[in-house]
Amino acid sequence: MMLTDIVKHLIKSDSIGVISHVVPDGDALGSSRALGLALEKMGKRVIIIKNDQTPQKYNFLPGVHLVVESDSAPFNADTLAVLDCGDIERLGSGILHFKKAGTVLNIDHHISNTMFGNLNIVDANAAATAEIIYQVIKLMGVTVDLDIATCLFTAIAADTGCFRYDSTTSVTHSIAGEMISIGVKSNSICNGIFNTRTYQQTKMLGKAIESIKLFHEGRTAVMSISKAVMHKAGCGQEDLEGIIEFARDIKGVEVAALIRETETGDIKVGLRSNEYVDTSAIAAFFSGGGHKKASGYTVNSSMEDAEFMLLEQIKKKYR
Ligand SMILES: [Mn+2]
Repeated sequence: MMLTDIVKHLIKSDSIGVISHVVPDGDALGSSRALGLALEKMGKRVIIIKNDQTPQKYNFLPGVHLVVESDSAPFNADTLAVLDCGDIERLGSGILHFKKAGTVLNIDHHISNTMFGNLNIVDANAAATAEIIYQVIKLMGVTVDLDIATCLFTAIAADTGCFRYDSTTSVTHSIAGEMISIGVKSNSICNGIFNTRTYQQTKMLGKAIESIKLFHEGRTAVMSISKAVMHKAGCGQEDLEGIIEFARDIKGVEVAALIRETETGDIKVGLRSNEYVDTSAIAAFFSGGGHKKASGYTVNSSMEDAEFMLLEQIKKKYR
C-alpha cells in the first residue's frame, strides 16, 4: 500500500467523513482538523465526526465549523478516513459510521494497528499521525495555510511531548519548522498543551502524585486514581492527559502505569516506558495496544487486581 493510493482515492472522492478515537488527544484532533480543512480547500464535501468530548485546552484549534456530533452526522459520504486509531473499538459510538462507509481509509502510526481499512497506511516510525497527514496534504496539492499549520503543529507537539520523546526525528522537526515559518506560535501552543492546567486539574495532579508507589527495586511506578478521587476533584477523564508522565519521570523508573477507574467501573491502564521495555506487548497481553513506549488497555476487575496482574507482566520484561 502506497500513500499515493490513499491520496488518489481522496482526490476522486466527493464526500468524506473524518473520524478519530474516543478520549481524543492532540494528534487525533489536530490530524482530523488538518485533513478536514485541506479537503474543504479542495472543494470536497467534508465533515469531521465528533464521537467524544474535546478537552478544553484544544478549543483553539481551527476547523470547528466542520465538526458534527456523531449521532447527528448526516453521513452519506463515500469515504471515511479513520485517523490515529489502532483498532475500530477505539471509535466508540463512531463505529456506526465505520459500518456504513463505502471505503474506509486507515491512516495511523500505532504499531499495534489491526489494518481494519480498505486502504491502510500505518507508519510506526511517524511520531504522530499528523506527520502522515502532512504528506497527504502535500501530495493532494493543497497549500498549507496558517489554520492547517496550527492543526498539524499541535498534533505533532502533543504526540512528541513538544519534541522530547525519542519518536521525534529530523522529519518531525522539519515539518514543525515549516509550520513555524507559516506563522504558528510554537511557544504558546507547547505551553498551552503541557504547562497549563486548571485549579481542579492541579489538585487532581496532587492526588495522583500522592498515590504513586514503586515496585521492582524502583523500576516500576504505579499511579492510581479512583472514581471517587476524580469526582472529589471535579475532574473527568479528559483531565488526565499527560498525568502519567509524573510517574515516568521519576529517576530510576523504567515502566510507569496509571490505573484508573472509569465511570462505568471498568479499569483503564495507561503505560509508559523510558528505555527498553516494549509496553505495547504488555498492553497486548491484556487485549490493548499502542506504541512501544506508550500504550494502554482496559480490564474488568478491581483496581487492586488490575495492579497485581499488571505487576506480574511488567516483571517479566526486565532484563
Ligand atoms: Mn497519535
